[in-house]
Amino acid sequence: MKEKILYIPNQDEYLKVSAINNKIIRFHFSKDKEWRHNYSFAIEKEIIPIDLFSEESENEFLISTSFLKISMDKNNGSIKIYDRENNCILADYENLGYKRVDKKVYCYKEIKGEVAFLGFGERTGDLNKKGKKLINWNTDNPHHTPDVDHLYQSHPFFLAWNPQVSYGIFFDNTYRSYFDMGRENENYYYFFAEDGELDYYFIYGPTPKEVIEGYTELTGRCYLPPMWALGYQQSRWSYKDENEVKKIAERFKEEDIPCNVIYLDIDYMDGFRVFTIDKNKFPNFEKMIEELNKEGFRVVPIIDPGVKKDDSYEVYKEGIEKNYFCKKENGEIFVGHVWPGESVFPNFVREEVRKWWGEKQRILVEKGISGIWNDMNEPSIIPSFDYKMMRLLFYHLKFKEPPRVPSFLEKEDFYSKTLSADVVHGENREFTHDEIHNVYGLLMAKASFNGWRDAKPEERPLIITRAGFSGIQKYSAVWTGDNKSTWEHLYMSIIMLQNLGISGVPFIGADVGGFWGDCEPELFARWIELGIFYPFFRNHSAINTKNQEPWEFGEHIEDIARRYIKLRYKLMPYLYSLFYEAKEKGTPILRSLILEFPKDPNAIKYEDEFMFGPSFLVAPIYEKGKNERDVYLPEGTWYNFWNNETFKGPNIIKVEAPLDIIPIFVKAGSIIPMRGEENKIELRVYPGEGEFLYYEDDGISWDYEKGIYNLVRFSLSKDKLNIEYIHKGFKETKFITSTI
Ligand code: MIG
Repeated sequence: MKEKILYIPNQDEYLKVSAINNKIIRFHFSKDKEWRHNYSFAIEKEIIPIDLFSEESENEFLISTSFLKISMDKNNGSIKIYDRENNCILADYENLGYKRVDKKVYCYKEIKGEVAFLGFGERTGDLNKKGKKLINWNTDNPHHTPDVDHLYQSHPFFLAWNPQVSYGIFFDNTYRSYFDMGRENENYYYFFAEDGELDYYFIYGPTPKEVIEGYTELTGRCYLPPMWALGYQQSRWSYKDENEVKKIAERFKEEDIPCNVIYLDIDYMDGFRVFTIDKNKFPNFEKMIEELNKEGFRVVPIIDPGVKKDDSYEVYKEGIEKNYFCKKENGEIFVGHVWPGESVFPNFVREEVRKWWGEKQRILVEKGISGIWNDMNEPSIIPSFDYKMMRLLFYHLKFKEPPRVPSFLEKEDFYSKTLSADVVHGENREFTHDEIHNVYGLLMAKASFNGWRDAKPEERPLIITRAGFSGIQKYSAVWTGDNKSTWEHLYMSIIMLQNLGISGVPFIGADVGGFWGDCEPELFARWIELGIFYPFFRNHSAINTKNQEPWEFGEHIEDIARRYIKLRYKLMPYLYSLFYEAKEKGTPILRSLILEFPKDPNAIKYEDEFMFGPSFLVAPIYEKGKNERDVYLPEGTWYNFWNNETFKGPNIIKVEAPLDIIPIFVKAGSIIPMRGEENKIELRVYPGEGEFLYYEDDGISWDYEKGIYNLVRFSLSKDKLNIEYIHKGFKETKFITSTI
């Protein structure tokens, strides 16, 4: 039997249960056995349910897989999930496993015992969201703080963890949705959506890594970024013209600071018209890029979804002719204010429109760029009154932060900053904006990615995006939008990136140095020290703020920055191998402690430290004037990365952290592949027991998809290092070993 259909008496509706594999169960509720929601924006691969074993007694249906047993009460529809040993992992709260109120669909689950809830995508505030309420509605909030919910991305997924067992829930519904994780009542949590169907997946661990593996089995995993995209990247809103861009590049060379990418923010365009170049500022755009490429710099320009309403502009004209822009219910094209003024928005739900947008990338690809930076795709618009005020004050009066949106607009008003509620999407206007809003950015990123694969099939691109939804990892890296050059925001990034990683998105980072406001030297040093552990490592800052390149803060700070950026490059073989793991299993690179130490009840308490892969424990400094901190070391032996001093965990130790030191500890048994001399790979061995999977390929092409790569297992036992090729499809590397 592939699926079981059950009648839910208290709702007079139906439930369809199926298993995607032995650990993932899908619960899909529907009126009249319609299962209208038989498509998914997040899960794109075809799902073939496995065979289920079922039994029936007078009062319940029982289905089971090799890992799980699910019982459903015939009288009230209540669901309970057990593991093989008959431990109840999850149960509906009372009979509220399914409730419909008008269009809204709800699901209530019991909270029993100690449990932490993590993930939920891009979230500020504490790592553990127990006791919190979370909203899923993609929002451009340039003023976000630790207590502000819903930002640019929506990932209606969470991981429930305790030292015994972890499971995940993915609520596959794109409408505005909510999670209340024991805030209303500590005995239950619930999630609901404004519309659509209750369609969710239970994902069994029992470890947190296995939950993430299961979740990304559904929603997909990242591709391997080109190696250069893992280097240091420099951005600014905006490097104003060709000369400035070239000067920045030259300066990196002069200062001996490695940098792989320079970004072009909105001012490179002709009047903010996407896919155009301002010829006055960039008279020799192609030549500039060619020269930069020769010097080892890649160029990545920004693209917004808003297309300027301008009858003399090709992209607009074409889109109008072909009927590619979003309309309102009344058939009029929706017009919103963004940087170019009045703008219209591609109807990205349509494959044809995505293809068109994809082909537009070719215009830039042919000019030599190496990737695309997708911004404003929540989609974000600025209410026209606000827009004028903002332009006036912020741009021309050189405000360091944009003026706040009037507070009456900030109160859970979901539409003033995006397309209006009467916008419809799709071929025949079959989708409301409510359903598409949260996936608009995902669809735009998908269009860029696919467009890129067609336009330049020989190279992997760097696609980055601000907005996204579950599954965004397949197409794009994610940066966390407009942060501030403050200590609070440096700290926030540590938490946000842990939760975003748990949500299946490995290629992530926050603007290093902070976006709004002026960065002070001490903060900059600390941020670079932390930033080398962001999978996506980019320094970016806003218009009208102090320059933020590494040499802007005096020699001492520059030395620190140089040293750390170089360390990032030294660790590249390790980092690249972690990306392979992310591609294969969805495992994040910047990892919460519970991922590596799932059985340690204390691991959840130390959210201000994280693992960088399986080997490094990083404990950043996030307060001004601090030069020491407490570090929790989980069980095992640890080496201080800087002086190899050893420590035994579990323990809390005090470590010194003068301005040029970020505390880093390496787990005993680690084998760290590092860039060595003459293209050799140096294996730094930290005595103990352990293993590491090393991955290498050409770092640039898609040839790895054809098996042209090496996968090598290093294992360390009784201080003996063993090197074993698991897959050999690429030229052999010379390893040199150094034991500390
Ligand atoms: O309304 O392109 O988050 O990184 O520099 C601001 C200008 C639009 C927001 C992005 C930011 C970028 C800025 N953009």
